[in-house]
Amino acid sequence: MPESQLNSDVIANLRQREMESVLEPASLVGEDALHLLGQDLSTIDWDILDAQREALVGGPGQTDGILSPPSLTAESTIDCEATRAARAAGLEALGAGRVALCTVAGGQASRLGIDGPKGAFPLGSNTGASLFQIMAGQVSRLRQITAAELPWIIQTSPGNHSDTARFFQRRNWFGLGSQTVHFVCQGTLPALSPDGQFLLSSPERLFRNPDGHGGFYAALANSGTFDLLRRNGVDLLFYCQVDNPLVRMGDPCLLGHHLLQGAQMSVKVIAKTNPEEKVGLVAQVDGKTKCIEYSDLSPDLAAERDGDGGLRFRAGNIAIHSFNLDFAESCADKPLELHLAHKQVVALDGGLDAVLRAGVKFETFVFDALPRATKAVVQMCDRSEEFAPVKNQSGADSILTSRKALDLRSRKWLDGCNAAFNFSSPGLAEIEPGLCYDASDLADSPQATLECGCNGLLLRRR
Ligand code: UD2
Repeated sequence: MPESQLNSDVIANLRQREMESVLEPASLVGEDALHLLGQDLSTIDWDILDAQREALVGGPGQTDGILSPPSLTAESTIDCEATRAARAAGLEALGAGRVALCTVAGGQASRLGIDGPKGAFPLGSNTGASLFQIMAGQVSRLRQITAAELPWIIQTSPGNHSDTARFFQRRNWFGLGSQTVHFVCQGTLPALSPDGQFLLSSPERLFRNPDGHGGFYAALANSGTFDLLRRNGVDLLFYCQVDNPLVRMGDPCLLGHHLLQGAQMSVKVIAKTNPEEKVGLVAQVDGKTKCIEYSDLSPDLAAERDGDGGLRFRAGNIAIHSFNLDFAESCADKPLELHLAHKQVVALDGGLDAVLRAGVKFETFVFDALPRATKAVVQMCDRSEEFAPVKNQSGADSILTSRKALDLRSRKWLDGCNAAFNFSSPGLAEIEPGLCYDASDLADSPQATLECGCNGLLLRRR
């Protein structure tokens, strides 16, 4: 085998783990293939690979330790003194330029039936506004309210990075300014065979997949984004997922509770009503705040009821967080727990033929950093105001359920303001992205006009 194409470290690492078989297909093709594969192998973090192989023999995810419901130390659903104080503190931090807004958008929209970045999906029922545009409208309005630049960090994956950047460029970054929108590509992890060998997507390339939204920490560290933000006076991060068009970007209430309670990391939750809902569960485990992914939750635990008949464990993780920048950076240095997914993948069969075969993909979850926080704020929020993810073409968390949630919220916001809008007409109501930040902001934007959109009613700027 012409191993002269490979550097000695790669060969030593492969031999030490009896993984040399990964070289065989490239050896059949020729030296160029071997050289390219050698380059790919030279980027492997062998400590993480060893952790992946150890995880293969470990049991499925389980909830060790004594569980108890989390202490919900932050309200946002009632207008009380604590909420008002938190909102004021959050607005002060936003106005002082201390906050960066982060959105993880590395996933593809394949479950929604379109190719390309999930953020490009046209969710707006009358405007056809993409998920990215809806969020850009929030960013734009919050910048106006706080008179702060509020950089927007968007995590992409290798599969959608260039498409995402091009999507924004072609839309002039939705008027946000190209210098204030940063695309940060997350890392990947090699998939393995069930017996712990590398899989190949071609003779010269390992089979890799994005390393999960937990790759967020390393992505910002490796791209120098933490340093850039710190140089610009940022010490607080707001984090959300691109698939939730109801997200309140940069929510001052969450940021304020986080600051006033001296937290390192915080999480927003909604009250679960259905034990099977596909959201992680936030709980106290041996005194630490933790999120247990729905796939790791025993059905009995998920269905446990308390005295008033509600679910005992009902704090559903909606993947909206705030972090101290230093804490988020520290999470990049210490690898997160690996989560495995056993899948049928198309990979080489040991020779040159690509076949459907058993594979194991690995990813990390952003919320596994929660137990590392000395203080974590858990904020209960109103589902109808802040959470209706679009994940599927139909059924739960679908395009329609998300559009209907936006419709209901739009009508509620309008009912609540003194604007003389007759919103009784049928069809799905929509408020044009960027017109207002939330219900109270809408009341102050009388310059809006109501018209009949293609699917219902549309409130837009005059
Ligand atoms: C996630 C949470 C779940 C709940 C739910 C709320 C996990 C494992 N579970 O479920 O607890 O909070 O969301 O909607 O996260 N992404 C990346 N890079 C990746 C993988 C995902 O950027 O490598 C992004 C993706 O673009 C999407 C988000 O993370 O915006 C959620 O990812 P998912 O669809 O894998 O998580 P899901 O919906 O199973």
